[in-house]
Amino acid sequence: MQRPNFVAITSIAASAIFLAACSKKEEAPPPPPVAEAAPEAPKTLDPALFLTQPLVTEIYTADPSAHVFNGKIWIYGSHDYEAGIPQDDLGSHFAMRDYQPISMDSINGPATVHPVALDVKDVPWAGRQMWAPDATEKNGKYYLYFPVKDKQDVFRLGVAVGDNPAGPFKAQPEPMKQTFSMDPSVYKDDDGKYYLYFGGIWGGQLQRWKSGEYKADDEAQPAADQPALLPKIARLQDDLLEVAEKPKDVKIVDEKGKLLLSGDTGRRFFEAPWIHKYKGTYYLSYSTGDTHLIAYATSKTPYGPFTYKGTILHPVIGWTNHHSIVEVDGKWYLFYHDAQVSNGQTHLRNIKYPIEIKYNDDGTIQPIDAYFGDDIPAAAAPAAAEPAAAPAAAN
Ligand code: FUB
Repeated sequence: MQRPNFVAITSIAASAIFLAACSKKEEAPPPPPVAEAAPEAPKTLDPALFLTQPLVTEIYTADPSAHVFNGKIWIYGSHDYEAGIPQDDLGSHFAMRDYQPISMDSINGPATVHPVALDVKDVPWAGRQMWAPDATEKNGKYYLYFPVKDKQDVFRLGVAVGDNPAGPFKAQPEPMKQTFSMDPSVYKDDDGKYYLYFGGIWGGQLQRWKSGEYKADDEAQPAADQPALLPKIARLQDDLLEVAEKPKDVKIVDEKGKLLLSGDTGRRFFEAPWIHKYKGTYYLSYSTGDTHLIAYATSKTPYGPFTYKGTILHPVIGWTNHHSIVEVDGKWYLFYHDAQVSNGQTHLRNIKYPIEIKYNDDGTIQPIDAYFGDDIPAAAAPAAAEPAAAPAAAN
């Protein structure tokens, strides 16, 4: 939008100079008008460069958390929109206000966008920025878990309950006790226990809780040669409305059992923790944020430690990379987003048609390239297993 204004102003100024010069006949003729650069045409990304296409285009959508409820696929995600807020490292431009679930009858079939199921104005304690949610089901009730900043601008996790996967959901009057930061995801284990995972650094505020208490001004990440901040886990109460225990760190270690370091930005946790279980092994997948990867680590328990294994998804168009993994009819699928529809505007994203995940015989996952163009954010190569020399992430 700035470019046409600039051209118009340049044009008016050039005309004024020209007219003023014409009125003084004794002076030398004016120089020929400076050739104006044509306004840049909006860049349109070639759909052929993308492995899969947007799931829906009538609204902007992001951060897909996919589940199968009663044989239907339900996707709970962020509802992006243009709030006109400038970009910053804390994600102020992600100013979302509500959630609209999406459903599909089959993995490649059409997707339906449902009406608003929860609005920020209906959450009594909420301030701004409804970010990546998740949902689960128990005994015919549906529970939507969501991060939103409270009226003091501190990210908290809320839960809202409904009778239908499409909502509407009614929010509990207070945030969930002992929860903080963002990107909640809920995993229902085979034994009927439900676990809440959450956390995200930078705009997700996890660094402000390093000491165990909230410190609004503490934006520092651990030094590069110190362990990185970690996602949290807590088992949920039977009513799924509160955690049943104090949230604990979910440890992510390298092949030698050492915690991943803060400077190891190609592998360390940044945001978007997600759990799935494949052949008895728990897979923790997450975004590496500023290196734009979806990485994963495995464990024999939901609490970890999880051992880093590799990359699932390489960078996509747009700064953020956020996903979920779900089994549908015996196959495993990666749901993800990018910014194809907005031609790369990072805060105006679209959930994509899912990609089937392929496991190797040893349980490792084959990495996926979902975009074949050159103009994607660069991802740092994973650091060596020894302490990384990379600088700490900037804030
Ligand atoms: O959508 C807002 C934030 O962007 C999410 O909470 C993060 O995971 C990132 O995708």
